[in-house]
Amino acid sequence: MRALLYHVLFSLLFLGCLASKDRSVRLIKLSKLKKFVDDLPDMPRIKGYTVSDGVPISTTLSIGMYQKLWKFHRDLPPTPVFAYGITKATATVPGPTIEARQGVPTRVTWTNHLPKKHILPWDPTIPTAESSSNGIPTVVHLHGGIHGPTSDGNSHAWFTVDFKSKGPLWSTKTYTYPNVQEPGNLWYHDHAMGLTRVNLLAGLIGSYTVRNPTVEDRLGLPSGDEYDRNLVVFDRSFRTDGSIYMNSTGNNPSIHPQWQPEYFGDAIIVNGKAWPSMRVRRRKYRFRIVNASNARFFRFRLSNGLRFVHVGSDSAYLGRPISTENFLLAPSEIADVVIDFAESETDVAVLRNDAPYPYPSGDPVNEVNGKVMRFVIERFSEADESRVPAKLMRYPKPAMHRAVKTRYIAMYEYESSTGEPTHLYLNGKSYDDPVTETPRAGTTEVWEIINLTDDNHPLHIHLGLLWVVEQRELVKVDEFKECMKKVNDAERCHVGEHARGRRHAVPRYERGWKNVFKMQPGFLTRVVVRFALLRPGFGYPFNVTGEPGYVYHCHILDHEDNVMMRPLKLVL
Ligand SMILES: *[C@@H]1O[C@H](CO)[C@@H](O)[C@H](O)[C@H]1NC(C)=O
Ligand SMILES: *[C@@H]1O[C@H](CO)[C@@H](O)[C@H](O)[C@H]1NC(C)=O
Ligand SMILES: *[C@@H]1O[C@H](CO)[C@@H](O)[C@H](O)[C@H]1NC(C)=O
Ligand SMILES: CC(=O)N[C@H]1CO[C@H](CO)[C@@H](O)[C@@H]1O
Ligand SMILES: [Cu+2]
Repeated sequence: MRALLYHVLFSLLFLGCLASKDRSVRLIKLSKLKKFVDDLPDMPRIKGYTVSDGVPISTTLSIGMYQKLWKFHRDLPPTPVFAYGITKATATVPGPTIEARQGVPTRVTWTNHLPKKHILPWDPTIPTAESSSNGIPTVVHLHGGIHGPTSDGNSHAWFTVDFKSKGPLWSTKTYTYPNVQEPGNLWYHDHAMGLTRVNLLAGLIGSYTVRNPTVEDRLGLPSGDEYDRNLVVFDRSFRTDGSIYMNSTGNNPSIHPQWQPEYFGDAIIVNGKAWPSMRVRRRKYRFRIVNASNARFFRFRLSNGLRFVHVGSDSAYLGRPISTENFLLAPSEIADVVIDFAESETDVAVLRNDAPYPYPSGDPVNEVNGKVMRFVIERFSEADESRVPAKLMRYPKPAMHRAVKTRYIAMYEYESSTGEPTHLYLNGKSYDDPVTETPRAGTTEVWEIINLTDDNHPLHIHLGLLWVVEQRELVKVDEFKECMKKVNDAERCHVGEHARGRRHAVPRYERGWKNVFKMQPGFLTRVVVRFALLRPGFGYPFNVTGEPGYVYHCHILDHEDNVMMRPLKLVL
């Protein structure tokens, strides 16, 4: 996909009026907004368990979705947002961080208190949850969670205010998260059919951490509310009245009046503030960083050369820490890093981003979206008992030889006669086409993902855990693409003869169990997918073959909505 004109417009010193049918488009001149003036917020933390006689036991939370005003920056007027919270008054963007205990179920009743009208333009011509004016459809997915199908937030299990309207696959008000996955980093976000991109843009996102003190405390990593922090990063653009700006004209307006292939904003928001600042002590901190952008990739680097020590990835701890100077985070990927500010030679470090957008072939970053946040470091060092041990956690390695099946997943983009993207599919199929991926519970499979588009697509698999084993460039790609377009069958198109190009090493900090991975354009990416818990001998404590099943999809939200998503049903 070519970089679109509006990326450029966002970054111009642009206060003039653009003609628009609905509201006048007066964008905030982001380059004029002062950076690093707001303190980095820490989102409210909610325990997903209660403690009885010193033992954590299961609890039920009630978390609502509310429309309210949110200040993204000292000098921006308040912005209408959709926010998660226990009450409207305490609702935040991102929502509260839920702290769960491994093995202790957290139940959540998600409630919708949103008004009838969306604050952002959505497009009824893509497959969309339509509530016939009974409010805004929403449904929550806990990303990275291992839980039963009825609690997975299927896109067709949406509901509106007071459950007035419900989607065809809705079945329950209260979701159960058994928290049986390994300690690590999850996030929750909206997943309603065709509305995921706008509901997230409006603010429906939050962090979720699974902890197990018995196995984690001995690691000695920075811990406690002050030194173990969640950072939720996303990009937005704003009008001069403070409202979130999203182009309401599609790139193919005669086909899709509103849908655009990728949303980019130029203000980089961390924990709900644009370019915030955080005072840190001269010691180690742990940051669990979620990329909650619709389409923006981030390549992070610290201005003073401090390194990131990766201890975990998006589903589990790494076996050993990996130190890097920079790293790339796709939408919805999570990095779990330790930064040791004691090693800083300066008192200030700016977290920068230099990933082109769209990634990898789009525009370079500019002065505005190249900055993320600032750390102001105390002058004097202090005693720091935390450490990064040489060995973290041991998990089973991917067992390719035990794989019971190989599947090919081809990514296609379709264009209008003018060469503008109209929609994207996996394996040439829409979401509502009959299920084709039906793995057996407890088994391991190999998925070979073939990216036949020009974009990098982060592929996310619900329930399963993936380990990337190889990235191989496709040779004679035009011939292969031609054949795939005709017959849509990798084997008949002799995939083996095309997946022979150069190998791209998987970065060391991503060699672990994950739930999202970046599929490079023109590559075949081979991943081992495990449909079992990591602890051998433990089965899923829920009916994994139940309705409505699971899904897998591209995590560029604009693609997922139109419709780079497929059902995934487990069988026994
Ligand atoms: C909105 O998108 C349309 C279609 O791509 C484009 O022509 C228009 O310039 C965009 N508007 C703005 C303000 O960027
Ligand atoms: C954040 O996630 C989005 C959506 O998954 C992705 O498009 C984007 O590139 C990611 N950005 C960063 C900084 O990782
Ligand atoms: C699991 O769900 C499937 C599909 O709904 C159903 O046929 C099966 O009986 C359920 N199994 C159990 C043990 O409840
Ligand atoms: C950027 C890039 O490598 N794009 C390639 C993606 O894959 C398709 C088909 O395999 C190629 O046509 C593109 O050139
Ligand atoms: Cu995609």
